[in-house]
Amino acid sequence: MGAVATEIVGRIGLIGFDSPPVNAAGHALRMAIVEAMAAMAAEPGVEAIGLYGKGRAFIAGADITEFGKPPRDPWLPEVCNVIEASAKPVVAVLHGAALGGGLEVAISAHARIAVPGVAVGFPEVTLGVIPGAGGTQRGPRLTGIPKAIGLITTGRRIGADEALEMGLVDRIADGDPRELALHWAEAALTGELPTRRTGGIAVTPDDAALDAAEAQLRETQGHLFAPHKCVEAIRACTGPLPEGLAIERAGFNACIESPQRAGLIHAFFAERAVQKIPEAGATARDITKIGVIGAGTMGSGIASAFLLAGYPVTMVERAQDALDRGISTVGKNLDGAVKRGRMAQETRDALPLTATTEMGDLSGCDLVIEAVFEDFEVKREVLSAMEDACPGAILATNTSYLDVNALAQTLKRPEEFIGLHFFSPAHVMKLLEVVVGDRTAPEVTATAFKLGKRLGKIAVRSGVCDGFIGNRVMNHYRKAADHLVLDGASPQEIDAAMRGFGFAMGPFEVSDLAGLDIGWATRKRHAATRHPDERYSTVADTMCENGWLGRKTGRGWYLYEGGSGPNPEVAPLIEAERVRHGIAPRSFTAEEIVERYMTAMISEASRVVEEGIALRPIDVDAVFLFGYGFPRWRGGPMHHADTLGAAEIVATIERLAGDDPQFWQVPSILARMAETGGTFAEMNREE
Ligand code: T1G
Repeated sequence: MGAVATEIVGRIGLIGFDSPPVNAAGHALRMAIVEAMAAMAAEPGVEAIGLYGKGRAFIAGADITEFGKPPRDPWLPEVCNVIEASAKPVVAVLHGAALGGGLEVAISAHARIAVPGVAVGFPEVTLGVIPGAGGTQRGPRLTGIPKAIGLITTGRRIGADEALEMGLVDRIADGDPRELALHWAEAALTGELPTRRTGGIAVTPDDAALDAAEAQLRETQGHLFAPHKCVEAIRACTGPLPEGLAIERAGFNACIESPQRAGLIHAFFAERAVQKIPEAGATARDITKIGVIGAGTMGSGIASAFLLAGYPVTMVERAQDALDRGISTVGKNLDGAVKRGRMAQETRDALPLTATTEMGDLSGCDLVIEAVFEDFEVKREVLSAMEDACPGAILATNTSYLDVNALAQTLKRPEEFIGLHFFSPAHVMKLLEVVVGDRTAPEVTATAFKLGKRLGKIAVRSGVCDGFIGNRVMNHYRKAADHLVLDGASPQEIDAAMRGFGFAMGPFEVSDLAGLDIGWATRKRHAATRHPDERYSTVADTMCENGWLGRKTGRGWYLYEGGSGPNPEVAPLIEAERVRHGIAPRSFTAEEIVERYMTAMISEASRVVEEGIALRPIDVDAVFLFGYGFPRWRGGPMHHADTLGAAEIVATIERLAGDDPQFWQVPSILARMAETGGTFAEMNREE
């Protein structure tokens, strides 16, 4: 039967799921389970059945690569119904992961054993769907409606202890899943392990909990589709199981049709696709000790990230007072981790941080990263000192835009040099741009990706250009926002429009948070090469000259001290700038704002793909999903572009070029796609 291993031991029939890598419940596995259950039912010597997973998981869930394709019998609900209807007791042993459809298979069995370390939950809603194989009907029968709502509408993953406390599993036992399946199926026969059909358990109605959940979701997730369908399906669980299952299936199918499902599934795969790099075959080095040069915001954030991942860190800063500030920042970061329950206090207190003003104390480090002032000469000097202090170590730079190839040329060991672009706060943000220089050795790149995984980051490979992937694209669409202000939109209207699109914050709110001086430095750096025809607004420069740098100075585009809302002193600057440009301002709808903003983002992102700075379109999606707050259910700028179609995007660019031909130019990759009907999704599939 291929996808399962069956055997009969004494009076026990064992069915081991064997569909690597994670026993996703694809068609082959579903068919094999139904056939194996029929065989065990027909076997007179079999009196009880044990289900378990081979490899690293029980069942990871439905096979999400099948979503959107015509379903093939037997569907997962049918598999669950076959298991639950078994005349012989069925015991499931959950290890590794019993998620989504995996948990639904488990709760259709008559009893469950959890192996410590198992991840249990209904993550469907994070993929834009709802449990579609009985989770919304059998789940509440085991946990009660309130706890089922909490699990299903959040997709939260829980461990064995909480699953036992909730009633999702009946025992916790450590050991080999196959051995446990044999033991506990036997226990079901001796009565040591009580068994029951989940579908037969009555549920205590709780309309108050359901109504409260509905109200809360309307408030907090009105823009999403699936969470509300979860509550709708759970509401049916107090009725007959077959009717509830039918209502659940209808809700699931509605979600499958939603574009949000496509976006969320794309985001799921984006997280994994970016790990597929040309250097994957190279041997990554073992890194045991980290050096961080610079104890400022980035340096202390990076030191915190490595400490939280269990690495000993030596943090170097020239001046003692700056080093003391860095130590204090690291302490605060680690305290935050304890507060968030990410780390025990005693672990935090024992974290191996060495703080020093001596470069010589870096000896023994096998990777050293610099996070000093963003100036080429300063970095060149520090990198040279690092190279001398740590012969044999990988040398990394946290620069956010400097030319990694040019820095490499100043080193004796350029092949050991790489860019590790963290995003602030470095110990929190998931994205890590790994900037690979022309001379970076493959194993150094492979090591960087292995480190990224250890840090819990989403590492994305970037080539060398100004701003790498994220900041390069951001600099372009930020100009579109500035042009919109010149033409008549207010910063507040633009922020509101982009929040309406799904961003947590609009571009001007983001600038205030990050600090307007960052953009100012970029614009000054680009001034010498700025195209003479580029429309340029001096409003933000004037604001910086006035010291209005955003939150950290109490005011920027908005007020943060002594008031709130728009900074009233900005509007006159905008008016004056419009006059200087001879512009008669006009109003813009939210749709027009989103169209310009997203078209600019997609245009520059297309160039980044075409130039090979990003390996694939999905890598750009990952950068924006995990580093720039792009709404996850839209899948990222390139996935969003596919929903618009290249032809429409090219037509928009050509229309906007009428007013500003310098800024609005059609990238050749988009022109080609418009002609051929090509999509970025196809490019992602090209090997
Ligand atoms: N379907 C298809 N492929 C999957 C998969 C899945 N459910 N889960 C993982 N993979 C692939 C993944 O893309 C990667 O492929 C490889 O397996 C290893 O994954 C009806 C509708 C289980 C915790 O959301 O959380 O059930 O990159 O690198 O770090 O109600 O995989 O090697 O080519 O993540 O050890 C609900 C998703 C589905 C769980 C293991 N289930 N998976 O983590 O390995 S919807 C989920 C995970 C559903 C039902 C509904 C994790 C893991 P490749 P990996 P890992």
